[in-house]
This record gives sequence, C-alpha cells and structure tokens, in this order.
Amino acid sequence: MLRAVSAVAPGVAAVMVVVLLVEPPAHHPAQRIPTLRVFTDGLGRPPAQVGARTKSWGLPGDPLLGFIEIPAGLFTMGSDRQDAQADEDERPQHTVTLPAYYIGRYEVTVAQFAAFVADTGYAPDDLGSLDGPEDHPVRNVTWNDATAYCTWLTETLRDWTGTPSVLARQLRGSDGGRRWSVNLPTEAEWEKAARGTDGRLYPWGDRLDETRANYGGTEGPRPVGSYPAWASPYGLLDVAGNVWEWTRSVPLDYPYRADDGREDTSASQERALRSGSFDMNGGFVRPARRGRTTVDYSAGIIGFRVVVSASSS
Ligand SMILES: [Ca+2]
Repeated sequence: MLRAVSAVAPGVAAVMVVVLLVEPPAHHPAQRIPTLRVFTDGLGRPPAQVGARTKSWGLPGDPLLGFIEIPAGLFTMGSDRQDAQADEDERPQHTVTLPAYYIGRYEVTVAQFAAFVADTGYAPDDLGSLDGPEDHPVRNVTWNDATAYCTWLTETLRDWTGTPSVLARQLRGSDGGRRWSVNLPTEAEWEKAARGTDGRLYPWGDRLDETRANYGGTEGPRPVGSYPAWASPYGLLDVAGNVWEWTRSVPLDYPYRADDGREDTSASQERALRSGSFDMNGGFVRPARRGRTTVDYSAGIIGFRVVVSASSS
C-alpha cells in the first residue's frame, strides 16, 4: 500500500502546483479558470511537469525535444590492447558503420516516465521507478518497462501535432520510407553517440576527472544534465555515470554485427547496459564498458535513454 501511495505522489504533486499557479483569488469565483484548459496539450494529455525546461510529457523543451542527430558513418567501437581498464568483452576494437539516427541528450527522467504511466495506466514492474525528484533519471526500471515507454512514445509522437517536423516525418514515414520508431539504443548506437568516432576513452577525451561526471561513490543520482560542460562530441550528457542505461542489444561477443541476432527484441536473454553509475569507479564509466543483466531486473542504479531510429521495435 505504501508503494502505491508513493507511486501516485509525483503526478499529484504536479497537478497541485498547476492549480496553485492558475487559480484566481478566491473573491473572484466567477473567473475560475477550467483546469482542463491548463492541463491539455491538444490531445487531452496532461504534461507531467510544469517548468521552464519542459513542455509535454516531461520532454525537454528544446527544438527537437532533447533529441540529437547522429550522422551516418563509421566509428571506432570497443577497446584496444593498450587500455588496461578494458574487459575482454570490449575486444577486439573494430569499426562499425551506422545509418543516421537521433538520440536523447539526457537520460529519461522520473517526470517523463511518470507521464507515460499517467497517460496509459501502465503498471511498472517496480513501482520504485516512480519515486524521486522529477528531474532525476528514472531508475528501478526493467528492460520491459523501458521498452514499454518506447512503444508509447512512438505512438504519442506520431500522433501529436506538436512533434518537431524533422522527427515527425521519420516517425510517420512521410517521405515514403519506412516508419522510424522510438527505441532503446543498440550498443553501437549508444557507444557512437557517447564517445564520437575517434575511439576516445571518455566522452570528453582520454583523461578521467571526477569533476566531469557523477561517479565514484557519490550519494546518488543527480538531475540529468548536471555537467553541461562535459558533453560527448555529439552533445550527450551523463553518458559517463549517473545511472546505467539499458540498451536493446543482447551482449554477444565482438565484433558487433547488427544482423547476427543480438538485436532480436523478442530474445528472452540478458541485455547490455552502458554508462556506469554514481556508485562505480572510473573504469566502469568508460563508454566502451559493457554491463549486462536480465530483462526483468531492476535496481536503483539502472535507467535508460532513447533513440529515434529506423530499427524495428
Ligand atoms: Ca548515464
């Protein structure tokens, strides 16, 4: 029962804030503003968070809703023999070519995940996923929870009139091509976006620095985007530390091949995790580091970010 109460608390809190902001003084009851006009976005769906940075469903309020385009091309994946911190499963280092895709600058937040739950009535595998400040990364999510969020966001952004046109065209297949969707990133998509093309050890370069990311046994996760000066070459934040991030990939041996079964979303095996977390040392927050666990596992150190890609879901 206590878990259920805590699960609805964030949504209730957000509504309460809006009501307080828009209600006229009590001596003008005739001018009372219908709350429906405040909460809806054109589809009758309630934005989960009211704030300067967010608009709808807790998504970032920038022109592409927090998505960054990663151009098509080669990148260096994995680790070479000179990296003493590398595990055997990061080798051999090799090049991988990917088509273009979009990926979230930030980890998905508590507000974003709570908006999905509020909109659909989805029952998370772990109700602890709804706990925490709205601008913190969602955690305690299973792989199944994360992929359910992706399925919902795919349909939501296809339907919404406010979806940025560059994303809407891909999601709807408006140019005559295959419809793209919101997915968890593959291991290759995650790693390219996190370290760029040149094989660097960390998002910002080759030198580890505890002032550039949330790792090393800190007190817990921090608001997403807390280290804006230390983005990846493409602009991603918190790809080193804060929380681990689910990928869609089965963690098979390298070299990476997208067509060898590792991207089969119906597989019931374990999945790869990336990024390391606030409680990990520097070796774990290298973008090449591969974590892994089963799809039904949840923990307070595991969250996710999403891509918009041509991959089927
Ligand atoms: Ca992270």
